[in-house]
Amino acid sequence: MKLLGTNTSPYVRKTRLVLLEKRIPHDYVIDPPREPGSLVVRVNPLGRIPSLILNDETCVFDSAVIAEYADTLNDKPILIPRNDAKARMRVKRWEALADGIMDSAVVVRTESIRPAGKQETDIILLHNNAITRSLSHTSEMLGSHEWCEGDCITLADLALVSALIYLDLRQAERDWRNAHPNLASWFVRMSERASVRTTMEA
Ligand SMILES: N[C@@H](CCC(=O)N[C@@H](CS)C(=O)NCC(=O)O)C(=O)O
Repeated sequence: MKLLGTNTSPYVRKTRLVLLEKRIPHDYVIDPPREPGSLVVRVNPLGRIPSLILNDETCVFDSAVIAEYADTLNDKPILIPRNDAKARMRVKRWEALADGIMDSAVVVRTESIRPAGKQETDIILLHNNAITRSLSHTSEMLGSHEWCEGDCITLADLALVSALIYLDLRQAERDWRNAHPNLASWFVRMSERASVRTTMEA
């Protein structure tokens, strides 16, 4: 299978982390969807990344669907609990929270690079406030636990670390580490994982 993406996209990072953690063989192909000749628009009508092309040429999108599909391919490790409905819901809710932080950060980024007079400052504020609230919520939920959900790594951890790496990239001025020291120490541990390091390198 082939994963189309770019190194800056947080949604792509999340799916790369899933494939790497589960050791699912794949080719990672950098393919910015807006560049002429991009394969993305030919395989995914939405023209978005990540797009995962299976060996039978089926295209899987978006990142939540890719993560869920990949998780069914083996159980080493199981990243989305299978039998405990509440635990499964909580992992998917963590993912929704992390994806929502990414969504808001993308909106803020898109607005911020428009010419000063054309920026929608109220939209920027709305989304920055959503990120701030979500980080507080995240920090409270994590508490002093080692993992976001249960006693081992899940999709929740992979989604959250992807959102935080994107915040560091696009909102370096946001001092979330001082505001939430528990998130900061969890992040340090996550950053040491081989999968995360691989996505930071290339
Ligand atoms: N909800 C989607 C969001 C994917 C998304 O919006 N990706 C962005 C890149 S971060 C994209 O492909 N945008 C289209 C473009 O850049 O032209 C997912 O989780 O996969």
